[in-house]
Amino acid sequence: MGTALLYDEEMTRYKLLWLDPDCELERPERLTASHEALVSCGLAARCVSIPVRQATDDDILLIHSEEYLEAVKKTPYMTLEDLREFALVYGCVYFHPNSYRCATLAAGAALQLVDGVMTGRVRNGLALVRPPGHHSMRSAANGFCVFNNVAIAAKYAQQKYGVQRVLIVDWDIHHGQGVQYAFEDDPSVLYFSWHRYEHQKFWPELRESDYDSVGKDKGAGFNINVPWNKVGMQNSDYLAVFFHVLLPVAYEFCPDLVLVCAGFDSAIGDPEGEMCATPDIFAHLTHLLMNLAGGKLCLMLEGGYNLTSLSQSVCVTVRTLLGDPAPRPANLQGPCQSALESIQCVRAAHRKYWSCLKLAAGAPPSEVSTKRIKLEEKEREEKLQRGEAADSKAGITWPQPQTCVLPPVRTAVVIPEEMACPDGCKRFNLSQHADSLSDKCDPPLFHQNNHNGPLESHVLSFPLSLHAVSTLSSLTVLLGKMEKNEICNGLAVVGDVSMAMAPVIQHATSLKQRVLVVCVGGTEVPSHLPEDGTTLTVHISKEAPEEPSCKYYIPVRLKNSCGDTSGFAQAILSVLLPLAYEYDPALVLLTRLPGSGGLNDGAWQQLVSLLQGLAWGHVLVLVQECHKALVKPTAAALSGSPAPSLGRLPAPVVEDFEALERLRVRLQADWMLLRTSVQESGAEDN
Ligand code: Q9C
Ligand code: ZN
Repeated sequence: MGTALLYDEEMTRYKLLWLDPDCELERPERLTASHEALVSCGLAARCVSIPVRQATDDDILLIHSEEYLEAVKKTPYMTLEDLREFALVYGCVYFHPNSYRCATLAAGAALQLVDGVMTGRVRNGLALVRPPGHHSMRSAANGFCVFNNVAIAAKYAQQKYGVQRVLIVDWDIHHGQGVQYAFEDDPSVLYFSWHRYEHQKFWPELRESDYDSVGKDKGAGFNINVPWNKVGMQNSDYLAVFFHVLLPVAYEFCPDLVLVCAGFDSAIGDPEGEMCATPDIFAHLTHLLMNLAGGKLCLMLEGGYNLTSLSQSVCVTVRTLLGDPAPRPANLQGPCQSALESIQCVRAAHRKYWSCLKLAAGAPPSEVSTKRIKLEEKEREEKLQRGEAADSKAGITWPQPQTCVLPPVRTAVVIPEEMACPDGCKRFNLSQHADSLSDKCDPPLFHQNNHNGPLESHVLSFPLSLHAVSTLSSLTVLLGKMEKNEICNGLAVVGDVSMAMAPVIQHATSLKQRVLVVCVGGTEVPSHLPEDGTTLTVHISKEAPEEPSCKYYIPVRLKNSCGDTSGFAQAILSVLLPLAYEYDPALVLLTRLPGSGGLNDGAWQQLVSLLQGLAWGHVLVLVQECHKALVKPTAAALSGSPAPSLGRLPAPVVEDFEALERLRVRLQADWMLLRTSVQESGAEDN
C-alpha cells in the first residue's frame, strides 16, 4: 500500500491581478516549487498519482451555503473591478477568473485522496493544492481560502464511508477558524490547531482562537487551540505540544481517519509565521500521526510562503509518508517559557474532557501572565541580540535537511530456522553469511577465552549453547551492518534477552554512540548498564523499582503490568517519547522480557512503530523464545506496517497514572521535554 500524491497544474493558473501587499504571498510558484522539488528528489515517482477531480456542488454544500456557492460561481464572469470588489467583502483574499475552478479542484483533490485512503488503494497521501481552505467559512472566503477543503473532506468521509471519528490536525501557523466553526458543536470531529496568536495581536485576531475555546455543547472538549504567544518557536516547542497535548488526546479519541491541514508556514523562514522550527520537524509530526487510525492519514496543503522552506518541508513530509526513516531530532532543548505557558493553559482547559489530562496542573497564576507584559521589553532586546528582529528576517538561514541513503535491507530477522521468514523481512543468520566470522572459528573456543572472538569476553564466559553463540554472533554482525546503514532495523529471537542485551549494548557503546534501551517487562534491573550517559534505559514493568537509581536508568512502574493499555499508552507518549527525543540516540534497543504479560500486541506494535522516529529508524528488537508469537507483529511494525488502532481507551488505572505523573514531574529537572508547565520559581532559562 503506497502513498498518494495529488497534483494538477491547473491549480497554478490563478493569481493576484492587482496590488495587495496582504495577498501577494499566495502565488502559483508555491505549488510549482513544491511539486518540482518532489520530482527532482525522486519522491514524486515513488508516489501513486491519483487524478484530481472537481468537487461537485453537493460536495461543497456539505460545508458551505448555497448563497455563497452561487456567488463564487459568478466570479469567472466578473470584470477585474467586480472581482476586486467581491474580494473586499471578505478578509484577506483575492479572486481571479479561474479561482472558482481551482477551488473546486482543491476540494476535489482532498476528496479523491480520502477515496484513495478509505478504499485501501493507498495507505496515506498528500494533496498539493491551492487555494488553501482552512480559513473559509460557511458563507465567506477568507485568508486566501475559498472552499474549506479539509472540512469538506471530513464530512464527505463520514457521509460516504460511515467514518465515525475524524481527527483534524492543523499544523499551519494560522488558526483555521473556518474548521473550528464547522465542527464546534460536533463531538465526532476533533479539531486541533496551533497558531501564532500573540495574545490576539496576530491575524485573524480572534478571541475564539485562544486555548479556552474548547468547543460547544456536545462538542465541548473536541476543539483544541494552542496559541503561540511569541514568534521564534522551535522544534522542541512543537514536539512538546505533540507529546503532552495532541497525542495523548488523539489516542484517547481513537480516530478512524486523520486529516491534516498541512500548512508549512509554521517552518523557519516563513514571512507569515516567523517561527524557527526546521523543515525536518515535519518528518516527526508526520511520523507521530502515522499510527493513528490504522495509518489512514490524508494531508492537504494549506499555507507556506517561503518557497525554499516550503519545498523542503513538503519533501521531508512525503518521504516520511512513504515510510523512509526520519532524520535525527537533533539538539532539542526544552520548550520555551511561553510555549510552556500555552501548554499548561490548554491542558488545564481540557482536563475535564480527557482522562489522559486528568492530572494536569491548573492554568498558570495570572501573575505569570502579567509578568509576561513586563518581560516584553527584555524579550525584545534578546530578540534583537539574536538577530531575529522583524527587519532582519530576510537573512534567516538554516541547514539543508539531512538525507541518508536508504539501506538496501529494511528489516533483518534472526529467528530459529524452523520459523518462516516474515513478509518483507530478510533472514539474517550467520550460517548464511559466510563472509563473516563464524565458520572460521571453532565454536568451543568461544567458551574458553578470548580476545579475538567476535563477542565480548564477559559474555563468552557464560556457558552458552552453540545455538546461543551463533545467535549472538549474528546479532553482532547485524549491529555492524546497522551501524554502516546497510540494514535499517532488526529483530532477534534469543534464548535469554537479559543475557543478549549486554554484548549488544557493549558493542554499540564501544562505537561511542548513544543507545536508548527500552525494556518491557522483566523482574530485575538489567545488569551491565553503563551509567555514564552512553545508554539511557527506560524500563517499563510492574516490577520496575520505584525510584530511578541514576539519571540514565528510568524505571516506569506500571502496577498493572502493561495490561492497562491506557496507562501503557500514556507511558509511551508522555514519558518515553519525550525522553527518547531529548536523548537523541544513534541506536534503539527494544527488549521484551518475561513478565510483560497482559500487554496486547497492538500496544506493542505502537511502541515498535513510534520508536522508529529515533536514530534514523535504527531499532533492534530482542524477544525471548517464549514470545515467538511476537515475531510476526513485531516484524510487521519494523517493516513499516502501521500499528493497529488501540481502540477507545478507557480511563487509565488511577494508581499507575498517578505514579507516571509523579515520575514525569520528578524527571523534568533533568529532561526538559517532559515539562508541561511553567517553572514558577526563577528557572527562566530559555
Ligand atoms: N495584515 C493561510 O496560510 N495575512 N492563510 C493577513 C494582515 C493573511 C494565511 C495579514 C494570511 C492568510 C492558508
Ligand atoms: Zn497559514
